[in-house]
Amino acid sequence: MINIIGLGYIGLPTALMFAKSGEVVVGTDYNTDLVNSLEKGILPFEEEGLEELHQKALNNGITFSTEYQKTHTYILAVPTPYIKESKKLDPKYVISALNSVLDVCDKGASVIIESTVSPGTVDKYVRPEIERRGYVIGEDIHLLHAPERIIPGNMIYELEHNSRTIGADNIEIGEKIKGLYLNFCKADIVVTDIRSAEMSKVVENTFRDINIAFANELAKICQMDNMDVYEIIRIANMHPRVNIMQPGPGVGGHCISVDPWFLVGDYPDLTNLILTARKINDSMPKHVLGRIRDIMREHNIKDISKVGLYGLAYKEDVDDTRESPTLQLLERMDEHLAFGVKVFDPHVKNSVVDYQSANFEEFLNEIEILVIMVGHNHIKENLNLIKSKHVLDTKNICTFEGVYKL
Ligand code: SAJ
Repeated sequence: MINIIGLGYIGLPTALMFAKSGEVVVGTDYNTDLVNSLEKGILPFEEEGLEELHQKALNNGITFSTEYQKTHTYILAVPTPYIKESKKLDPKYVISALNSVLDVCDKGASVIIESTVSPGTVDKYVRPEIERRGYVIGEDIHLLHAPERIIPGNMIYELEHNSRTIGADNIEIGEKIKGLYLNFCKADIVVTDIRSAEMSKVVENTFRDINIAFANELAKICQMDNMDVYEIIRIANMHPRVNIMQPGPGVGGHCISVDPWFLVGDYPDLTNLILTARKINDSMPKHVLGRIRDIMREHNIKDISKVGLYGLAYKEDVDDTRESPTLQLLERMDEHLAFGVKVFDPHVKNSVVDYQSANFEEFLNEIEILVIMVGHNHIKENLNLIKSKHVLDTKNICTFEGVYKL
């Protein structure tokens, strides 16, 4: 039996995949409401194909509980936030889950940490905690780190098709756990040491952050001198060794905008490029605000409530608002006491911010300037409804005349 701890964006789909592939799975979370909903077939977030997978897993006997189970295999997918001031990882959830596992586990159990951790976390926090409890690592407990690579919006497909990494102290145990993941993962699984697994995960997200920052810096340069950044990127990308990403209103989500800070926090003197990229991406909401101000001036619009932000999610076609550029932008506006901007997101049903409209047409009726912050399919299908507005399109999805770009 596999006991998966933490039924969030990563733990839940992973638990369901294991159950679908025939493993006996218990998903554990301290949130009683979540556990009860999952037992009833209700999901906590939207994700393509997740409902169907949930049903299959339930049919295969997956159960959900607030209790940790006595077993031989644990997967920890609990949050690993960073401390805002120091930019260092806060391992409190990992350590508390680990302790609850240690309270009940079989001798010789494998504890697999899936949560993204900053390089060195297992050595710095996890090993000492296990030893403090009097367990011998490698005998009583086997430690592994198996970071995920799935992207919200395409999680189910990627769980099956992305290659993955398993870091283990003991190669034989690593190979055994690899066998377990091969139940649903059809791609290569590399077995390595724990430090390399920790580092490669953070490096992957940092790579993407730096590359997005380059696109965002280009957007600012091009805007300054009236050049079309999208045309320039399109042409440059025709070079066989150039692959520039797309600029946008900022970088959100709980991965790319967070993981690079782990490196900056731990190696402050060695992370000039990484820190600069972070700053560029974090500066994008301010850049968008400047563009909104320009458009308001040009059209002599003085009332901020005539401005509507489309999209609260951190990217297209998901309902996840963690670290979203729109929330970052609203925070900045708050600091400047600029309240009243309208917000709408077709995927974010619960009220996350003030002035959030529940109805798209009502939202449009109230505004003169529409800022596209997220390129949901919904807006792509409704472009005809927004033509009468002054549109600031930060995602380059509008093709009609007179649209303002980043
Ligand atoms: N973004 C841009 N320009 C681009 C691409 C993305 O501005 O060209 C923005 C998005 O709008 C969003 C942010 O970046 O705000 C991040 O989105 P994303 O789609 O690039 O990535 P995430 O955060 O959803 O998922 C990432 C993925 N990592 C990599 O691609 C290296 C995913 O594979 C990881 O599993 C995930 O982080 C994670 O959990 O670590």
